[in-house]
Amino acid sequence: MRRIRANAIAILTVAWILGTFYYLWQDNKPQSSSLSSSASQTRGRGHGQKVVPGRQPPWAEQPGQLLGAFDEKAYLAGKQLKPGDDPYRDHAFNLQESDRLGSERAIRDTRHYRCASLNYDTDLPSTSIIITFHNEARSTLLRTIKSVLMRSPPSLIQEIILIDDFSSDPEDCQLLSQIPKVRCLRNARREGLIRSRVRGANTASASILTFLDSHCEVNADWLQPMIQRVKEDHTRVVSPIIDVISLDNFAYLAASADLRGGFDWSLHFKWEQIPIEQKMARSDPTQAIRTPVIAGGIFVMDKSWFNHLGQYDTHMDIWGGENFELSFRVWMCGGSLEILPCSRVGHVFRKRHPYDFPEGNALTYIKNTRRAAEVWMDEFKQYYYSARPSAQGKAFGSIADRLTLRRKLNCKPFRWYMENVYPELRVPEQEAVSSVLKQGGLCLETRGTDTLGLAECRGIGAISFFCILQRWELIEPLLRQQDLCLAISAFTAGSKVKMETCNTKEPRQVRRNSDYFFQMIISFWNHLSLMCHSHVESQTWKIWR
Ligand code: LR7
Ligand code: MN
Repeated sequence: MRRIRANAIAILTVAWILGTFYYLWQDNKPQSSSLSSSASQTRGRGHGQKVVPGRQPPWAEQPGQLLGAFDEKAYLAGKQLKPGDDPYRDHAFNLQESDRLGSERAIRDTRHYRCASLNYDTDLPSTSIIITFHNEARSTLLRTIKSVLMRSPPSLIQEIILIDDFSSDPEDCQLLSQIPKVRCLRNARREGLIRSRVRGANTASASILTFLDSHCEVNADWLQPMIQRVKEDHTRVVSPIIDVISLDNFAYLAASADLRGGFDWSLHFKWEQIPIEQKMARSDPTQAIRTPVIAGGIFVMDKSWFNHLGQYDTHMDIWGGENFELSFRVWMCGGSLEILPCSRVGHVFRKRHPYDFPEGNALTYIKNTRRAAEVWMDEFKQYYYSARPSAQGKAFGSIADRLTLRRKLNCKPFRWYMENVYPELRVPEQEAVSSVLKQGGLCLETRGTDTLGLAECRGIGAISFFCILQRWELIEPLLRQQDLCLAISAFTAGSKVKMETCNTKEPRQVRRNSDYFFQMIISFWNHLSLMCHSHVESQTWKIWR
């Protein structure tokens, strides 16, 4: 009897100690949890409830089965670094390290700990994952696919569509197609990532598209937050926080959660701090972050919205610029872009392109960004050209179709984007250009403060002549004389032209683009011609410095 009691006490004590350890470990979990094929990854539970550690989601219990008939060992052994080869040569990352890691590994759950207790709808729609690749390393590509299969609820993965963008070895595509849910399409010639993604999207059968680069590793619950946001509003285009996989040792490193996508006038993408006012207003670290542009490679978008908005500009080649074109288009045509802090995906960031550009790297980037600037940036494209003078005169093909698309979708002007989405992007200081507005031998002048007229030009040096001013300051987008600006009274032909207090937000004053400018001048002429048509030689105005 005594022995039984002593045993019972011993068992209870051990259970109590284990329970205490378990509780303490759980409490620490947000800082130290790790994730692997066999480690913790649970769907959100009720707020305040703890995530059960160590429990596998049912779909990850036998990772081997995820790959079906696919022979992973043979696939990886089929292409290996030879002794003495430079491990960075072919992929611009350390291939030896990637191969050594194997196709699955534990990575840290880098989310804010509050993310783990969020709930997502149980009836989220499924998605087609689209991965385009050109000569990707076998081990990185397989890790991308496997991490998707292991760390996503299977019901959300309709299929994984690989587009082999004419890699040198067609076998990779064939072999990977043996993995359940994986389909691989091979391009008959090199198309570049933009046309390849469109090909993938056109064959996708799910209602939601998810794009990934070919050297990623998705993290715990990466997919649910993104699909949830798109399900709630199909015009949202969402991306995860993109964690860093070291190109040297393949360590998985958490990226800052305070960044969004930005750019400078040369259309160079950069990560930047969220503006301070927005940061202060963020009480909930799991909230979506509005972003002016996305990095481009990893995002989720409703398929019909992708199609409605004109997919991609398929005249862009190989790499680059498509992320700006898509971002401007989404914002200006009625959608929004956001980064979701509760979704994390690792990506191997590289310092150079490991592949060739048939037309050269610089020319391709210029062609693609010029197309984005010409179609979407209106008068602001001048800053792109000042920042990238070499772009002037370079071929960029016809943009007629994209301009038609922009008109058809009734998209807002770039000025709206500047004012509402990216007011932090500073417009370069403008030097005032002082000139006369000349038509034939006559110059546009003001008499007194607001009477406008045409008169003989008084010579380029004449600044003022008895209160008659013929000098105009062209400070984009306004034509000024001190604080008064040239304005039309309405957007109808023949409406009067007058002077009024300058206001860059007043569209009647804005020399928005040459069309508006000519509209302004023509209506000016219509008005004046009643008085002095015999003197007016042409309708074309020239600005003379
Ligand atoms: O000709 C090509 N054909 C391809 O299929 C060239 C590339 N590709 C594939 C390639 O194998 C890879 O899977 O396209 C994908 C992207 O190419 P990367 O990895 O060389 O591009 P990146 O990571 O340097 O570039 C970022 O910007 C690109 C601009 O065109 C694309 O939008 C990439 O998808 C994008 N990557 C990301 O956003 C991941 C985060 C990096 C950042 C910032
Ligand atoms: Mn990449």
